[in-house]
Amino acid sequence: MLADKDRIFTNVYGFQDWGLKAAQKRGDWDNTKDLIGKGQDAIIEEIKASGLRGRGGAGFPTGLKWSFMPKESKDGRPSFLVINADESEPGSCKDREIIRHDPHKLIEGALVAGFAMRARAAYIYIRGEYIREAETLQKAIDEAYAAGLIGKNASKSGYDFDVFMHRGAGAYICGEETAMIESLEGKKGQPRLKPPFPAGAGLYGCPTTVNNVESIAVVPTILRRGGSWFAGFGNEGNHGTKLFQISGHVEKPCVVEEEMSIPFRELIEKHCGGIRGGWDNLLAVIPGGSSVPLVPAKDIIDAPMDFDGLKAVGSGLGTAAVIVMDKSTDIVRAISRLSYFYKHESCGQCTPCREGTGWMWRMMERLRTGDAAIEEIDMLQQVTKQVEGHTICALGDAAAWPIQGLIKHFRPELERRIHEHNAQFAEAAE
Ligand code: L3W
Ligand code: SF4
Repeated sequence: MLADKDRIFTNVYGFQDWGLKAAQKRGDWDNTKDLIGKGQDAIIEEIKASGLRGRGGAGFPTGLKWSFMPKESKDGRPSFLVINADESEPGSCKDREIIRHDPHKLIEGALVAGFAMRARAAYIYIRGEYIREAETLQKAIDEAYAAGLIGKNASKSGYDFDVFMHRGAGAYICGEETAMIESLEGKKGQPRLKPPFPAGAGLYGCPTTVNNVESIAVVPTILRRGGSWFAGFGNEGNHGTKLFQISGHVEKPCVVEEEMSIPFRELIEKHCGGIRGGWDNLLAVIPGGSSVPLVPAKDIIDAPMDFDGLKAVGSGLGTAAVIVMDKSTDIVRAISRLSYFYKHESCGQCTPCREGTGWMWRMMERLRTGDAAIEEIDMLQQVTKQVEGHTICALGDAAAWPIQGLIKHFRPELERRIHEHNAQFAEAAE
């Protein structure tokens, strides 16, 4: 279990004030000039050494991503950092807590990370529904400007750096990095084809890195305590501390910072008071936000909660939004509800996703009621395979995977519903 002294987000529960003075007492903005004084390349090397992998879902190595940014400006084009605070993944609510209670960690991280990648400014794109959080964040940005921590000669470092907040308007797809860039440019939020990756052509066609809130907020602490300190947590290739967001059928749902790779059972016992009704009552878990496949109880209990450990059980860490479902859950209905979400949020520009998400939801509804033929289970599986990997962005995969997980682990339940429905129908016909 993570010791208190090793927690990065010391105010994640909001027991203290989020404002600048209180944040400085907690160690934020402490000689930020010295962090910047390490130099751009040294900062990137330290982040690489820490093993930090992106906290927004994909787990791409953060230091490596920063190293894709150009060292020299071409044609005088500026570089930008975009911070993804469009937290919309069902089950995810960690970035919200950072912004509510520790916004200065994010703003200081924006400056240091932005400096490392030679960015002119950071744009924090915040989910439109986060109204109070946006107010807090803007006040924190204003405080940082007023104190000379950002802006011209930021933190007396000789580096000029601006931070802007931009509010989204309620579209899940704007959390995809290139749709976010389109939206920031004032266009309809639809993903772009990659490559080019944003580091080559991003915001306004300029080199851009898009990072998640948590990825940026941990940077100042990593630089102060050293990459090797952060790398000391977690299993090989899965380092650091991590905010887990545990919801559903546990005794005490919570957001908690823990060591990466903590086994599922330990995470739930130590922080959530166990499973509602005891461990025998656990049915399945979606361990990383709704875009990763569910894992049945027997496979998850001892799994390490990290990128590779959850991949090994057929799922993923995603955003570490852990959705726990006990045996009272109608698992088919739960996945059908997710299918509706993806159908609703599809931006509609590629056919397999636009049409496929609708097909998948309608077939899921038939399976939910049992009003289907047995062959339709395989047909649905085939539809998911037609969508997966055939779309511009990951939303298509995200819509396919939960259904694939359901068919893989709960086929008997799908069959039972169909048989039961058909039996009732036959009885009524007699
Ligand atoms: C340069 C290359 N850059 C990859 C960069 C790329 C991006 C990052 C990861 O989706 C997942 C998605 C959701 N040269 C590069 C390169 N990059 N190769 O690395 O890229 P990628 O494509 O693996 O992932 P992505 O498109 O960023 C993110 C999943 O996360 N997810 C949901 C997330 C939801 C939230 C939220 O609500 N806040 O984050 C959960 O699992 O489905 O699979 O920057 O440019 N060769
Ligand atoms: Fe839009 Fe879906 Fe295609 Fe992504 S996969 S670009 S959300 S239609």
